[in-house]
Amino acid sequence: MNTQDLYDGWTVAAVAGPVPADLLGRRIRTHVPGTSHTALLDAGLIPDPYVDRHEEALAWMRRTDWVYERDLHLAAPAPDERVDLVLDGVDTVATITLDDHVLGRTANMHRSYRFDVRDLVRPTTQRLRVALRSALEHAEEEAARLGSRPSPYPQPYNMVRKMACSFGWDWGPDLQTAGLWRPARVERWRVARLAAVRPRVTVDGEGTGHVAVHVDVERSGLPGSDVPLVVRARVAGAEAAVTLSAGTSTGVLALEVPHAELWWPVGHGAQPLSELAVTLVDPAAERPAAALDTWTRRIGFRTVELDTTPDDDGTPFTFRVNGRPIFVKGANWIPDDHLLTRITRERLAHRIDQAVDAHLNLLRVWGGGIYESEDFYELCDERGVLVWQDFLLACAAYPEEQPIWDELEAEAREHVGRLTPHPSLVLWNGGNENLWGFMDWGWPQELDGRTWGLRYATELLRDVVAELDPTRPYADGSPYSPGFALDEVHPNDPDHGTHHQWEVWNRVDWTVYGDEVPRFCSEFGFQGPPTWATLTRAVHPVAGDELTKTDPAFLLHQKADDGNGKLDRGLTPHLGVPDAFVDWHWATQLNQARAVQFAIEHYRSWWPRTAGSIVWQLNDCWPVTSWAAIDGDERPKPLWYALEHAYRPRTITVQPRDGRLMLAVVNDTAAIWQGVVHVSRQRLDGAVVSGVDLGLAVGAWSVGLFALPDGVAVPDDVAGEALVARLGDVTTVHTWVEDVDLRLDPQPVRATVSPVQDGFRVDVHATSLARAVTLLVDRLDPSAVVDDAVVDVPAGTSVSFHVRTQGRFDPDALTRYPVLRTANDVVVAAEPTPSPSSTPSPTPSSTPSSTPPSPPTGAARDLTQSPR
Ligand code: BMA
Repeated sequence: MNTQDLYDGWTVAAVAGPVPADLLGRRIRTHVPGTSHTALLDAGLIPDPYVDRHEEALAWMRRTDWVYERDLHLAAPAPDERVDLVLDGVDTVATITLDDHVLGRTANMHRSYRFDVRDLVRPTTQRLRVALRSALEHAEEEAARLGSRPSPYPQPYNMVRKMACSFGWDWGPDLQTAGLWRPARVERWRVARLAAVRPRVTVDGEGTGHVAVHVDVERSGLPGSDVPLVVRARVAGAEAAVTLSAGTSTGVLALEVPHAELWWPVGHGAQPLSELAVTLVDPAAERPAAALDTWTRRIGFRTVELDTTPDDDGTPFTFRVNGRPIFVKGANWIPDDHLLTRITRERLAHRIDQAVDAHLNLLRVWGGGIYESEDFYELCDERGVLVWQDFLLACAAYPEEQPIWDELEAEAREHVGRLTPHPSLVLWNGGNENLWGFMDWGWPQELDGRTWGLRYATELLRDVVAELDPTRPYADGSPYSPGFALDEVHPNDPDHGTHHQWEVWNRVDWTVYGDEVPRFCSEFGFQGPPTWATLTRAVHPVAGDELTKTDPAFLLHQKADDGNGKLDRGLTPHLGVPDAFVDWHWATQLNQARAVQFAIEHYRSWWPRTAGSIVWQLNDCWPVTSWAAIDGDERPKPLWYALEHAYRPRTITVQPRDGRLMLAVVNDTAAIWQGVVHVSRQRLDGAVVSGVDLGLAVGAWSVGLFALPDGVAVPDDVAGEALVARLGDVTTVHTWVEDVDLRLDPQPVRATVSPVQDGFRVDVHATSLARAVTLLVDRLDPSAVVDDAVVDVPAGTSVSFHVRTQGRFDPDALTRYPVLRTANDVVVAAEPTPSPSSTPSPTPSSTPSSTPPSPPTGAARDLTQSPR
């Protein structure tokens, strides 16, 4: 196998559509992987689409046709030599030609393509051309041909196999790239090549690892290729070989590894990986030792099961890895940059490290994005981060007609096969919110009998996983009630399988999270703006004014339907709505952090009935106000720190049960957790009203619930007291009313700063209960990082923050407004609230069967802008 990478030497040109005159037909030098937007950006021909309102100014690119071209100099093939052009990713609707021969047409960004060009090789310079049509116009034509299908956004993203969020989402820009988004190369090979290698890894009851290596070869079809071939495989000292007789092209090798060292999710054990090497040889060749082709990946030995056996509470959704039930501490993952070709391994590693540092053990690759790169899954393998992979269907009805059916099957086969080696991958999921959409978003009327994709979930994708990778569980969708037809049990029923909780955020206050006990919450979340440094890099106020939340540029970076309205209504019962933008920015970030932490603590307290919590969402794809914990410039928002607290292996929270307050002591570790927890009811100034010591012991991987005696659980003065529980270095603070209803001291801390080797230490001493103490360090130095945030500090106690920074600023600024913040300083004189858990809208929370949720997105918001 001889490979020539086609990175260099390309040009791209906008050839048709509403193209600005100075760009029409102009050839721009570029490289592959790349797309329209990155090429023009690199050449300085368009402004940064992530800044200000440039997204609108670039709307013309959505209806533009593009041509990628380059020369090829190909040596004449030997009589037995194949010459293939391989395109790992075409975005999206393309005609590919070599000189004037059409090699093929594509309409699926989620597949790779291989063209046999051997017979087309000429001794001259040849022209490789990829002509790309506007995917939007193609999708519109498909909608006209097949009949449109409901989707929550104006553009028919469900009519073409292109990343759904290419067309805009409630957290993403509508840019619609076109190009060659994965590597391109020429491969020259003889006799045969390894077309697919699918190791199925299992571990038996004796601890022996089994690897069934399923191999597909492609024979060249040229003289001498229909010969017996040998495939060899090697892993961890075990070896096997199989002969593929002439005329056959598939085989299975069985490897056995006694006493295989087990791969575990992070927090549960180590992540040993073993190299699996597969070689293809022609035993009759002159040098049979020389392989025709080789393939290596690192695999891990582990088992995975998904327990959905009905029980007294409904239908669980519990992952078991190596037999151990795992509480999933997860987050949803979206593409880490809307301009996909800029996502490097380093960027992914940073993001996944941030996930691990917040104690996450699972990422769900959401169905409106992409099948991620090898880098992503390798990094997850190395770090023990479980991966739940959606098939790429999201929030819409999808036609089951051709060519969509075959395209989806082809991409599913490719990626299910490709990802088999990765121990991190534990679930294939048939799509995001499509089953729910059919039930509740008015689709049946709109569809009027047309197909919507049910058979993808229940037949096609299920069958592909069963055929190619039966070692992995499959779910029809998320949310989904396993074992039930749609008309038997609602797919979003919290008692059965997975649940998405979007009543909170869309309609009701976040305290409503506590009103239901889902078996597995695979989406829930709350918005907050990006960090100040990210926001002010990307969004500038009009003509020197102060930035406001109604600035047009700010609003273009807030894609949610009534996003600011929901933020404000969400603030009202907790912190009030501050007037000054600087305070509103902090308050909304804090409220986001609090909302999600509240939900996670509630879900964890219900383990094992609730077996997982997957926050919407870990990351962003550009600078935007969104549900993300880490913003588009990779900075952690206060929510990230709240995740770090809420997902700690050991944590204590105060939870209601049957009208009483309990201590929920969560022990997600292998060792028993025992000790004496000191609980006190104290005034905000620290004076202890009542105290008690409780001896407790909580077994490994479990939760203990301990009733709090009335002396500490029942306040005399709800507005002036707090409960503080301490066990070793774990402290939790509970109040009976919201911050707006507490008599919080607006200046509850004294802070001092001292230099340390890589920055500063900031010591904060609370003279009165200080809530959510946070240093917004990016305000002083965009690259500064602080080790903790959103910390409740009881009166009379102290906390130290470590600030890593190279920035030059007055260190005392770290101890002052607007860098040092608390909830105390933001609580404004709001209208007194009727009750601490009052909801921002009158809609009561209810089960989905009685109150249908509306679409999750800004359905009515037309993001399309007219061309310039
Ligand atoms: C869920 C996700 C996304 C969306 C998010 C926030 O429905 O699947 O579609 O971005 O909610 O609205």
